[in-house]
Amino acid sequence: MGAARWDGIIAAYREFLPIRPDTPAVTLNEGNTPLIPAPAVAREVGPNVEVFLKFEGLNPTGSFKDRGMTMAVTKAVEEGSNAVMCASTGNTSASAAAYAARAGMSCIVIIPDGNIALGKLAQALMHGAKVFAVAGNFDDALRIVREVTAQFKITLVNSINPYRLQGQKTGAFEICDVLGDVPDYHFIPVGNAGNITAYWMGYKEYHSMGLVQRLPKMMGFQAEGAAPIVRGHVVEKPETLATAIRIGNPASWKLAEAARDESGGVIDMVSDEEIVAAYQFLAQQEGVFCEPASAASVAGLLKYARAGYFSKHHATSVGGYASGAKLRIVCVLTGHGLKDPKNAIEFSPKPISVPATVDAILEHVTLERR
Ligand code: AN7
Repeated sequence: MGAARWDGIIAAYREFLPIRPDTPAVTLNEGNTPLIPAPAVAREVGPNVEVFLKFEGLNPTGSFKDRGMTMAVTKAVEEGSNAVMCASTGNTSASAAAYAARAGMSCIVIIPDGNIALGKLAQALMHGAKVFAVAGNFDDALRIVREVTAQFKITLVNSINPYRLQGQKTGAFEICDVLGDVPDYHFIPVGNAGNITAYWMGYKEYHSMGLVQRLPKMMGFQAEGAAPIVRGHVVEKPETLATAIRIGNPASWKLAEAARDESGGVIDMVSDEEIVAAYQFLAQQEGVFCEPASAASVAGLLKYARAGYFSKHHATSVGGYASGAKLRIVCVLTGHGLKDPKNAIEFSPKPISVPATVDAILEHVTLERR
């Protein structure tokens, strides 16, 4: 069996998406990302546990945003728009800029000055978006974008555009298609809270169509310094090194709470130290390089596992642990590690500068002679 052709999420899941059968997709062949087994994480969680990483960093622009952006831009074209606009902590702007370029549309992005990862800035600029760095945070940027797009003919492509979540729900479809079932637990970082909402929509949709027989618990994690949903109030000055989720007033706040409550899951927070530990663990123990915000899902899993959450909450639940079946956990890794080279270098051992000789290398490593 060779490689199967993959034409993107609209081609794969058109019948589940609000799009006319004849509308051409603006696509970069996004989706179909691998569900990578994570045995080292599973060992940390406990016996009889399977952990999978849904590595969304392998999308065309390096994040899950491409699933939503193919839909938002396709619908914008269908509706006759010739320009798109978004506020972004980085990944949305990279994706919007790429799909706008693909569609021959213009693109305006508003980012918080000094608080987006270098790779994401490079992408937005390289794809030809008009980039504004505002003296404010993401929430300020989104306020401006809402106002401009309400008053002028330019399509808003943040996740308050409903087509974004429609596209993003296909991540849940892919997980179900590959596992033949839902996982027991779905761990996911939470920023503007669109993605947790979209995954929950996707799982519920497959369930209501009888394609899966149960639903997972949705386990969302915010960064401690940017955890409005956990704290129950807007955070005026969100702070975290995971700049992708440095958001104090999430647009899909209520929908994320509904996903949590309907699924019997949680929305909790992890510290920057816990995020960095998971970021390093994934790179060094699993060989998977995600960006810091993405590691919040695994940081949450490790935190809950160490607190005994699964032995307390899962032992008696149906169809899992107790019956001898393995507990299945999926963690979404939302963005690629290459997006944020500065944090990667900061949290890794530095290169050793040496003269260009064999002896200089051998001074620093012990190798067995042939
Ligand atoms: C890597 O790009 O909000 O909870 O403007 O880039 O759906 O917002 C990015 C968010 C997680 C949070 N992981 O997802 C933006 C933006 C990564 C991200 C999130 C983001 P949501």
